[in-house]
Amino acid sequence: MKTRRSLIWSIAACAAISAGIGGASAGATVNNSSRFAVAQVEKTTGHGEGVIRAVDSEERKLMITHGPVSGPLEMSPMTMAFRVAPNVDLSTLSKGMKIKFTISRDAKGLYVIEDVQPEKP
Ligand SMILES: [Cu+2]
Repeated sequence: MKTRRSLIWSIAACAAISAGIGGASAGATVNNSSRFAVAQVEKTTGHGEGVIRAVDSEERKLMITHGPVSGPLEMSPMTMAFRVAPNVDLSTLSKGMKIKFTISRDAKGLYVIEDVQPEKP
């Protein structure tokens, strides 16, 4: 029963890796630190639209076929798996749903969905 599921998720992992070039420079521009009183990590985000192909609530991942992601953080159209931030309520999402989403990259440079908005019919 689990075989089908693990196959589709491993395919998506490849797509995510190949897409991982360019984008956020998680490096540091910490020269003029006196200007920034609040230590806040500036996130590089991107916005896109897509269709949910699968919801994995155990692993907190979404498989999405998405169009071009624009933003500072850009991505070509593809089907891939994204990890989902803790604030996103996965119980409101289901397969086949059209969504708008916002992605960023975490400290390890992995893509994370920060926000999901179902498209109004
Ligand atoms: Cu992608």
